[in-house]
Amino acid sequence: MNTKLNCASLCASLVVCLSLVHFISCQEAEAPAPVLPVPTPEQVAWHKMETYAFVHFGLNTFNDLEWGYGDTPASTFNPTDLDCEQWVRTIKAAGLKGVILTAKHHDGFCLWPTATTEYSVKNSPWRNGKGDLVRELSDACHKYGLKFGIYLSPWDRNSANYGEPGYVDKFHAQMEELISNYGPLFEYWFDGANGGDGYYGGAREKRSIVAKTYYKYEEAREKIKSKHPQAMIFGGTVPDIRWIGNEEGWAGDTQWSIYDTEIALGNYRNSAYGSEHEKKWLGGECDVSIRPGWFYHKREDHQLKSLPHLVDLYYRSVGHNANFLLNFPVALNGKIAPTDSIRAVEWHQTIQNDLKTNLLQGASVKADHTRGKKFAASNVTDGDWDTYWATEDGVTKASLTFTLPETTDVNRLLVQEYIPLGQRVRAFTIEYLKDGQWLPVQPTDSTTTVGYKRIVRFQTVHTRQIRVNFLDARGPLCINNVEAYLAPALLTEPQITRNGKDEVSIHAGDAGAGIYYTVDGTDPTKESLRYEHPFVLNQKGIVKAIAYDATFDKYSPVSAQRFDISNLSYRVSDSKADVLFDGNGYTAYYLPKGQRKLTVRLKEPRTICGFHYLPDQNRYASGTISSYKFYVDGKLMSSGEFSNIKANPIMQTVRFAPVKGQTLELVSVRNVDDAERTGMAEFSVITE
Ligand code: FUL
Repeated sequence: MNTKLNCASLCASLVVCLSLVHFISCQEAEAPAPVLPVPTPEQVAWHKMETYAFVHFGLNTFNDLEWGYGDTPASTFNPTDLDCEQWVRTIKAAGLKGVILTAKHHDGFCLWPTATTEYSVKNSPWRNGKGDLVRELSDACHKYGLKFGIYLSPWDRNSANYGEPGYVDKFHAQMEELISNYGPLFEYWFDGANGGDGYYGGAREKRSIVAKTYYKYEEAREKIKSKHPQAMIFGGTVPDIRWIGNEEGWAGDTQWSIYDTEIALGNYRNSAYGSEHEKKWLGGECDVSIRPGWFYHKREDHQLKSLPHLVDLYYRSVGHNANFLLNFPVALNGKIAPTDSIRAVEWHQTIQNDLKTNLLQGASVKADHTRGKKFAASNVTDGDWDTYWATEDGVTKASLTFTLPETTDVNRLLVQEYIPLGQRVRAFTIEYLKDGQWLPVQPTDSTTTVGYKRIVRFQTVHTRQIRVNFLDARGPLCINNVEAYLAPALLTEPQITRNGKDEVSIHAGDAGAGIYYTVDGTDPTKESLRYEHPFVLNQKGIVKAIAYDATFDKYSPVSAQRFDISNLSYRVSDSKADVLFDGNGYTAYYLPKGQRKLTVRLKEPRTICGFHYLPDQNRYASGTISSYKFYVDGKLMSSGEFSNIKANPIMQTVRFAPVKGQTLELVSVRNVDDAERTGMAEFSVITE
């Protein structure tokens, strides 16, 4: 036997073996192929911003309007103590990474001294006509290290030539000024509202345009991108991101960053959810105001969104793979109201506290599938966004099991996909080990998509082991981060409603909490009346309620609901219309075809000084009234528009000088989208 030869052949086969191993591991080391569509690096950077601010400020602020008609004099713009640095300090303290300013809203009033129109700050008393708000805010952002963005309304109710080509040149010239003179922009907002009616230089008429072609959005995009390649464009025909389809601040629990721009222009159906079957990467942006309106109204001072409400919105926006755009309606003095600043900062601190100690730090992690060493499961806890755990080609079902350093309480799980390679996960579950058995956690909402970030809230479990089972995906899994937390309990204020029989019900948002209430206007405590079952309130009054958790000795914020005359005071000829007085926004009444007037008779004459109208709250409702007339005993008491009701169909309140009467008529002059039939969910009067 030739040992030399044998040795040589052994060595040779060893070399072959080694290179085979090397070849296999090289093979394994290859990153999974992208699953289309994928985001651009600029889109990825935008996802990473997560939360930023909006500011609505302008002539509307001084005229108590949401949508100025375009005729309120520029001279009414007069903040006494405008301080953009105060805005920026608040926004920073609230953890928000940038701010978008309404440089021009639909009324056409420009917050910078534009050369394109006289309808601007230069014709206002503010800073003797020498002010430039866009400059002041962009400078403040620069000083404090905040990103800056612009909202420029395409619709302009002031401009005489709105609807003609000349206006589009003006609109582009305004944009040119804004993109040339105020430093880098992170976002550029083209609002989609085109209500039709306007002052239009005195014509006072309805003008319609075809948004898709009229504004020349493609050219606009080129111009913006040439100077601000990083800026995300919102709206128009070629956006980089998409409106989430509501102004309530939430995205669906299934939430694909994939959508279709064609649909995005006029039709936002399913925008809250996106669709894996579409073609474009368009991350969702959830815009919401900290108060009911976008602009400041003194009458909304008591309607600031509660802390639990805002925290919930964080989980339903950022926690649902979307960005959160929180609006501050700057007050008349030119500052963010102290109540709003405090609430926003509390909100940020609560979230920081919820997600303070990552329980997976120091945990060991195992996967039942791995693409190779480079894509090991440990990448999901290494704190490096660019390393990820990946499964082999064809493997779309796999689990990650975490063993924590010690047994502990857990109620939050944060998961992230490595989105530069596309959004993949369709469904997952979370389990925990209890007495040797894997049990499912009880999540607040369904665990389907993941995307850039998914935060799942679930009932607290006590465990040392957590397992995430990915059940289905559009390609091999690419998970770059998993974290777990124990968030302290935060009690939600109860919901108070009164039905058609005048029965008041109070519902707590959290299981296990007791409800206490008052009907004398005082704030309830745990010594107040305990709510057990509905009670009757058949007259004017205010109900206030709190939730109280004895285990943690914790209160929710107080919720308050004012009720006017008995719901049994209203008479309508069509009994189907009785749902208008049942305190339920989801039971709606539609006037018969061809009829535009709702007539309601009161049981007895009353002194009336206003009314409330709530549109149908169902998803995809139609027939919402956008312009109205209101009569009491045949006398016209009020007429006008319900501004922005299409995007934000909240309760509308109209007040007028008191008048005694019994027959009330609400006439729809125009319905949103010119819908044929007029719809309504709730109607009530305000009595003196
Ligand atoms: C809407 C506008 O009509 C509102 O007034 C507000 O600016 C909101 C952010 O967008 O479409």
